[in-house]
Amino acid sequence: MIIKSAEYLISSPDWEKCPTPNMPEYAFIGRSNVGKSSLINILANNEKLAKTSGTPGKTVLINHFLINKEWYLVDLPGYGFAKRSMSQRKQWEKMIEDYLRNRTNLVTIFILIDSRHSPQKIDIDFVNQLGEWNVPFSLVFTKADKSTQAEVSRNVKAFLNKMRETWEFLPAHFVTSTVKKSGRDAILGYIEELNAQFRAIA
Ligand SMILES: Nc1nc2c(ncn2[C@@H]2O[C@H](COP(=O)(O)OP(=O)(O)OP(=O)(O)O)[C@@H](O)[C@H]2O)c(=O)[nH]1
Ligand SMILES: [Mg+2]
Repeated sequence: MIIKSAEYLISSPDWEKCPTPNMPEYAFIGRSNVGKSSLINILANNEKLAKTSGTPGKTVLINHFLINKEWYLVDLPGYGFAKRSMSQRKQWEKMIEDYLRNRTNLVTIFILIDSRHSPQKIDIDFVNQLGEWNVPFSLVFTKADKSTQAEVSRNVKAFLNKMRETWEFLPAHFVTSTVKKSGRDAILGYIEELNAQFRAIA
């Protein structure tokens, strides 16, 4: 897919204030600092689109971007940010759960996972939570440039094997590096296919 335009639309505190759900939507979620905003910028070909930061907890609202004037990309705040208070965490949980379960045009969620680590409980728990809610998702293993290819493959395999313990079918998965700009075409190609399906049933 060729990106012709990418524009920031709005940051919303809850799903009801999000833009009209008349176009296919793809949300990016994962642990704080895993690289959600950076990946969005690579996909959109605009380094300044979503705000990134070396300090976790940068993104706090539901951020909508309009791509090619035909689909939405959504940047969400990360989970597992230690410096949030209990009430902030509860607020995050409610905002995310309501958004994920009520947003009718949400085609798939991309769950980002740091490819440097073996399966982490917090990511597995989130994946299983989505299963309970019946929310479709795909996996993106990020920061692949930070370790060897063998290590990345080992961690990806271990994560998928962990999922096999409870899941009958495994989701689509991608490996990315925003430094090497790898994984971009695969994700955009996948979104393009899903966009066509969305149009066919709309
Ligand atoms: N080496 C490397 N660094 C990356 C990659 N992706 C992101 N980073 C770095 O990781 C840090 C966090 O990136 P963000 O994109 O802000 O992470 P985020 O998931 O949006 O974080 P929150 O909004 O705080 O939840 C930044 O310093 C990025 O430059 C990658 O593929 N490779
Ligand atoms: Mg962010």
